[in-house]
Amino acid sequence: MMNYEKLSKEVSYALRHAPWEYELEMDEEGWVSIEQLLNALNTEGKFGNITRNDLVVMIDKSEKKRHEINAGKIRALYGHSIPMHIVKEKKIPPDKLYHGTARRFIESIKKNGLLPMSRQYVHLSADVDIAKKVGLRRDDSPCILEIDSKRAYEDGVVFYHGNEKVWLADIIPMCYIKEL
Ligand code: HQG
Repeated sequence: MMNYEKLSKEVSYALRHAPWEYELEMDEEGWVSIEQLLNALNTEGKFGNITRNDLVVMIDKSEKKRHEINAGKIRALYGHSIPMHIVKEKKIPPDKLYHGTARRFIESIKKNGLLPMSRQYVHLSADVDIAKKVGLRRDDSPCILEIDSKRAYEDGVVFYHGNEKVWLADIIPMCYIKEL
């Protein structure tokens, strides 16, 4: 039985962080050819012989929408850290967005605002529940920040669409952030 979670982690690694390790040609929106990805994974052989359908099932089974397939190509929807800039679609945000983080980062966030750190964009959550889950990755009692995205947007902060639940931004200055 295919381990789809493990496959999803490796596909995320390839598409977000290291396409060159898999000899993938990536366009500016992060798309790569499914054929190239399958070739690389099947040469490596860790998952047996993977087909396009395995990637479809992998996306379907995941509780988060991390990847997207279209016209023979696949891309990660968020999370990129590669040097090449991935262009995301600008979008008007909902009035409020959330960010779950570790308590130990709060002092620095208060000083510098929310920064992308090792990724290309700041990642924001559509609701408190999701933000909490994101924060729990780094802290048993995470801190939830509420972003006044309506006011930030009106003031010129640009927001981008990741998926229905994940929003992206360049930098969120502290004046739009409230600790819940
Ligand atoms: C923190 C996962 C100090 C920020 C998740 C975060 C998400 C600062 C960490 C997605 C800071 C970066 C992204 C500042 C921000 N000083 N620390 N000024 N500004 N930070 O992993 O948002 O399961 O790059 O608070 O669920 O935690 O992989 O970002 O704690 O959706 O699909 O720097 O990745 O999704 O950490 O997570 P990350 P994130 P997947």
